[in-house]
Amino acid sequence: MTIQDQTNEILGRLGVDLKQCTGGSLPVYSPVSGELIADLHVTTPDEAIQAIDLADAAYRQWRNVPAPRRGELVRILGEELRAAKDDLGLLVSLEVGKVPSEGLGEVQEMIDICDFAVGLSRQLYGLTIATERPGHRMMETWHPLGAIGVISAFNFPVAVWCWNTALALVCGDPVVWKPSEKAPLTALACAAILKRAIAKFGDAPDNLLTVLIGDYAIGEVLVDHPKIRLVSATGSTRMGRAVGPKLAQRFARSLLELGGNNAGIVCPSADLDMALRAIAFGAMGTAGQRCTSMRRLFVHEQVYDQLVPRLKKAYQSVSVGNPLESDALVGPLIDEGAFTSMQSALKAASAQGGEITGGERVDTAHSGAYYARPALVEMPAHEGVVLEETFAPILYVMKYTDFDQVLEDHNAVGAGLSSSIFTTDIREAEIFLGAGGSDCGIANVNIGTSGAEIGGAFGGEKETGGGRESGSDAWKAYMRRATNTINYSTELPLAQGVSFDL
Ligand code: UN1
Repeated sequence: MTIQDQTNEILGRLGVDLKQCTGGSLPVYSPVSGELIADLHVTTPDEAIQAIDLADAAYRQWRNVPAPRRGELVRILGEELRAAKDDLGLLVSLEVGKVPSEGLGEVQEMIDICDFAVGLSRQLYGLTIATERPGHRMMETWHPLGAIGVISAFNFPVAVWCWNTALALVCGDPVVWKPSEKAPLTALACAAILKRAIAKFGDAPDNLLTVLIGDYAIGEVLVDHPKIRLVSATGSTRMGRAVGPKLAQRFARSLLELGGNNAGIVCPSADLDMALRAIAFGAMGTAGQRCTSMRRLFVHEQVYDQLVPRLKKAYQSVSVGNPLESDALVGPLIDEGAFTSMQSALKAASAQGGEITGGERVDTAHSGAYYARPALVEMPAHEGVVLEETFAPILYVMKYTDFDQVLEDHNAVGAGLSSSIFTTDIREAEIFLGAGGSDCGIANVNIGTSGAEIGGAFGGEKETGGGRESGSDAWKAYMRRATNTINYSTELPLAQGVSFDL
């Protein structure tokens, strides 16, 4: 069976209308083989505007449905996802090249966030606040915000949509989704799964979800439309620089999850076996194509010669290959462009005196697919190309001597997403997690930078954009807060002791 046949079979089983997937102008290639697997019809700007108007109409109904009832829809979505897990996981592998356990892991993140959101639907708490006036009560309430836009990236094509959508739906907000043009098929599959959940739910308004197919131009319609109250966008810092100011200009909310240049620090007391495995998964897993992938590694001089040769061995021996036909741990890069930027970063690193292990193209039967051996690059200094995010499996390794200095270097990059320290020294660990330590949104001890659970708030600082999605109180971004003061007395005392007696 060709990859295209396999894709169509899964799409059909998941409930996608295959007519959407042929005869259009957006080609979709599987990175596994480079084969064309679909050509999709793209959404026109007029259709996008109409979809947003319809989402706003859905909002006007959905906001009046009690939140625990809205949670029931997300509970059913979770059940549908459990039933579809194998197919959707495999579709993720076909469309973006993830190895099977990572494709399935992504769907598991969707299931987990649904469970989280169902509980949340009964916990959209506001505070009751002491008032300074007698016979008064002050409280805050949380209300649905409006239709929201989701712009997602190819590397987590389904989980990030679900983080946003599960929360948005319990918060009372319909979603208009612009998936990456490199991963539109998984988006159509998610829409079909949600549609089934809505049918089982019974009385939801139409248009709780619309998928817009196309490139950045269709995303712009979403960003510019006044009825979209929040845009949650995942992608490059360059994309965030385009989207953020436009949203600010019209006072809409943005939730930006942009680049990462995530680092690990290995201290003298580290458990090196554990560090080795954590670094290997963080840096090579998902072929280095996670926002949270480890890209920089600082190793203390006392343990450098114990750890780095072992790491190099792992880089030389890790299995790279077709994730559907082998049990390779590293699958393909998303496309030729990713391979080209990997090679130019390696060239720049070498010009800076970097010593490269790996990084070469791995031949497979498919000339249109881009498999690369992950690269470990020992760098003489923390500068130049090391400070840039390259969305590919490159790990820059640097030796350090001084703990205070390594913290400075750790933070001396634009992005601030994820970070980790490997140490058994409680002082080092706590300093790293403290106010003067890692400046990232995610800071870990003795685990890698990637693979966060959904229960925590996910996102980062500085050029990562500042947004937080998924767990903790990230739901607050999807609702508007009202402070209510109620006077049940017979007087009208003014706050701050002001008198205004007519
Ligand atoms: C992303 O790469 O955009 O923490 C999301 C992780 C995953 C999510 C990554 N749970 O690596």
